[in-house]
Amino acid sequence: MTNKDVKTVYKGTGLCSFGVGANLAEVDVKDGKILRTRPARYDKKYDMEQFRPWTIKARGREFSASNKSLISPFAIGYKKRITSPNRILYPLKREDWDPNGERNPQNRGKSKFVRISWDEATDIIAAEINRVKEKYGLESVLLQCDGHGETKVVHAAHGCNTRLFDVLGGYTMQARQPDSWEGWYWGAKHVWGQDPVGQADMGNLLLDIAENTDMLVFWGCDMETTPWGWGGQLPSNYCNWLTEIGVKQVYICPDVNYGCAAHNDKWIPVYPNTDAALHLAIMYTWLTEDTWDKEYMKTHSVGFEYLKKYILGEDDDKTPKTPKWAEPICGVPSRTIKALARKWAKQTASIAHCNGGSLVRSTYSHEPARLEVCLMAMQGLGAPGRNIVKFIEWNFYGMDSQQPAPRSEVIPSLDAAYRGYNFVQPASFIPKTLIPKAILGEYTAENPLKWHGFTLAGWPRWDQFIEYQYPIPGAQELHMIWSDTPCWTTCWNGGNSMIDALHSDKIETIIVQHPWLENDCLYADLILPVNTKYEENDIGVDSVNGNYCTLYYEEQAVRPLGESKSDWEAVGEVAKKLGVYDAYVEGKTEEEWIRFGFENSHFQDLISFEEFKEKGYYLSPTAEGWENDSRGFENFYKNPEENALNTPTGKLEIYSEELAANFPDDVERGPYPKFIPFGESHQESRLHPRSEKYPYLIVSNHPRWRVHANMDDISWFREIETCKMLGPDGYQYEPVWINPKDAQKLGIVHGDIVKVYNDRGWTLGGAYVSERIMPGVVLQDHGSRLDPIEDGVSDRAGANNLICPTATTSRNAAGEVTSGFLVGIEKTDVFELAKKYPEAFNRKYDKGIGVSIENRVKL
Ligand SMILES: Nc1nc2c(c(=O)[nH]1)N[C@H]1C(S)=C(S)[C@@H](COP(=O)(O)OP(=O)(O)OC[C@H]3O[C@@H](n4cnc5c(=O)[nH]c(N)nc54)[C@H](O)[C@@H]3O)O[C@H]1N2
Ligand SMILES: Nc1nc2c(c(=O)[nH]1)N[C@H]1C(S)=C(S)[C@@H](COP(=O)(O)OP(=O)(O)OC[C@H]3O[C@@H](n4cnc5c(=O)[nH]c(N)nc54)[C@H](O)[C@@H]3O)O[C@H]1N2
Ligand SMILES: [Mo]
Repeated sequence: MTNKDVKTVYKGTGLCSFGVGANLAEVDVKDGKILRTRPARYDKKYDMEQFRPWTIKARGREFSASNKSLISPFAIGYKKRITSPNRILYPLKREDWDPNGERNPQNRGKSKFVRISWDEATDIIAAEINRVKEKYGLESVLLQCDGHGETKVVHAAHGCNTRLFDVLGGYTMQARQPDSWEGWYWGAKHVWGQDPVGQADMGNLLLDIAENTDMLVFWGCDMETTPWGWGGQLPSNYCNWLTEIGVKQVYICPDVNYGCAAHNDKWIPVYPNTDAALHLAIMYTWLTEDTWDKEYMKTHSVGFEYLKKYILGEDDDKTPKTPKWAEPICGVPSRTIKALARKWAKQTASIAHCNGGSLVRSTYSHEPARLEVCLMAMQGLGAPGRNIVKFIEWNFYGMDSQQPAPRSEVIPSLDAAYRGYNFVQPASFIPKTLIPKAILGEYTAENPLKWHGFTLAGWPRWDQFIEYQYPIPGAQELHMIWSDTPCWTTCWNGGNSMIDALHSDKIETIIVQHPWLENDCLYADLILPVNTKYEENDIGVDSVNGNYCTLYYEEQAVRPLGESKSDWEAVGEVAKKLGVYDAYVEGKTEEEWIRFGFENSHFQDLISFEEFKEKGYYLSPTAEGWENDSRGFENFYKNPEENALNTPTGKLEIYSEELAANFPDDVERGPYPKFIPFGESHQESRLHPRSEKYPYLIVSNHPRWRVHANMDDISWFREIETCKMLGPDGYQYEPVWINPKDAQKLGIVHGDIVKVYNDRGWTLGGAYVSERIMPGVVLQDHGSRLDPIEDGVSDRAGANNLICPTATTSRNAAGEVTSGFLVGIEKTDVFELAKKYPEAFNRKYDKGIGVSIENRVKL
């Protein structure tokens, strides 16, 4: 850079929270403004040989680590998010919420906010905490503090409030779900015992696939979208290379997602959440054609006889799970099922996921997850070229078993300095999926709400058999909420029920701290303005990108906007008012925590702190001899006795005695997996009569142009038609993909505005008519920024989580259900709607940003 006024700082650009970031970027700053964000060129600062760049060699070709970071479009566009007009610049209070008088909970989401000072805001919060503590006890305060966020460490995005309440002596925590992998957690864990996350053993699989796999089956996986945040562009590059070396790529999904469009050799469309039927029909083919690994099943698994009888129709349901049986259920022609099964048996195949696809977040998702493990077992899971790989976090939190990429010698960690969320199980907690139910019901310690498990990703299998309750003995109901994660409505199950809960008069106080005025912020009583990581000094770590594990010093790029403070500082202001600031910060300043983080990072012996700070970052060398690391389930495959799995028998438990003993009457998650189209908890199936009213299954994928609720107001993305579609009223609607056959039937043409509805409410979208979606299915990404038409009923922005099922995965599995549910769809006239709902449709709206903050704040 020749221009002397331009300063370059380093920032990690992933969105993961818990301090784990991804993909280092160089940020150029001039005159207090961000000019641009670009990949970091490691070779500008270092001789790369010292980091032992890895090279995977297979079939006469090579694939190597990159000497620059491979950042995502989100990183490049993020400067727009930092300066978004939706930023909250000073503390806000709802104008008709008076903590000493009328609280008007019914007006949450309706009445406007007014500006107050930090002093006033923190006085009110401190007084409210003391009042609630006195009157009801600290367990009546719900801390919502999970979720992804900016990858901040000392200034942690989530859970600084738990640090404060740990000092105060109690609270009720909203326990984060294993959201990304519900099916693996509630299902597959019982089969293959993989703890803590429930996903596969996937060490060194980039090499294994390249050497040994003929066919890689992307089963509910978009290699060009969801790896962006963590692996950046590495997964994309790897797939291009697989094509070069002749590894065939088969995509099984209802839509031609972006990875499918770029890399597929074959697309097999399947109806959402009917994969279990497809699994069973493949297994049926293998069983009847005698092309499965009988010896492996004998030595490596227990209980296969139950599943076998079920598949062959020799048990109570008397239905052989033939390809013909599966065809009308899953929409895959039986000849395709047979062809796939035969190819699979003849060749070596692995399955690829990012986290498993929306099907692991649908109704009864434990069933397809368990069946997939059984399917892989029948062909010798762990044999060369036969594994299940996850292509998203390439060195997942440094867990040895979760690193498909060549292993790093040192995996950096900043756990010691992380100021958010404490990873302990508090006395009182409620699963995130059950929050509306908890608030809207009448529960006491004597007549409590009950469920199984702490429901936090990472908790062991046996925890799923423990029954917990809200309120805990001696505690009272919730009366106050403090959220640093205000996107429940647009990211969780049955968002409309959460809006009802936020109107409850039981909840006397709702505090939110957040950088942007959006989603649940609309229902707050008091809001604290938070800044972005570009406005802070911090230390960051990336142990997930697969290229080089990285530790970086994050220098402040720009000054905090308005009166915003970091989450850690904001909570600190409240701690001061409560007289517990020193205990809250544990006696250390920001700078001291940064240094403490470095000193405990595992990098402290590789480079001095001074040099680290001056250079901006340091990389971990690739481990010597990584090529010889075991691959996936290789060790278990070779010797199951010596390398027992973490199940009670040490084998693959196709039949789980534990599930049978703990939940003897559970027909929704029995001891062995089945295809369950509907049941007591859910009726979201084309096979259920409800589908006459709501005939389409909706796929609600992770958004291509957002990370969940994040970044919906980046104008650069909104210009892209798969991000937003311009309505005739100038509003940018969230696209809804519809197959041309269905569109014709419904009288819908590309660009029409459509209503997507079911008995839980409705939302709008722009019709994107395309053969990229199979008939009978519609697709709308999740996480669009809420713009309610009628609170708790309808929404203009396409926040389809509002109308997801409210019930959890199944009776005894408290997971989220957010995709693969029934909806109706029809063309609508926005000008007619505008007449009917003038308040919502007359809100000030800025193209490129969305609905404006001015509608909510009295300036
Ligand atoms: N329909 C549908 N829904 C789904 C899924 C699906 O497949 N389909 N997938 C599920 C999955 S896997 C996940 S992980 C969840 C994600 O759900 P969440 O993790 O709850 O959502 P995020 O948008 O990632 O982030 C949470 C909030 O943190 C805020 N935030 C970001 N940075 C900061 C910060 O520095 N400080 C503060 N205070 N706040 C910050 C964001 O703006 C956002 O409001 O969604 C789930 N929901
Ligand atoms: N751009 C972007 N990237 C992200 C995120 C984001 O919000 N935006 N979120 C991050 C997080 S927290 C997570 S957990 C991961 C999630 O990563 P994934 O679990 O892989 O993501 P999904 O988008 O839920 O699903 C991937 C693909 O599954 C297919 N699919 C959907 N339903 C079904 C089904 O019923 N059956 C089959 N066979 N296929 C189906 C669709 O083609 C979809 O593109 O992504 C991460 N990366
Ligand atoms: Mo996730």
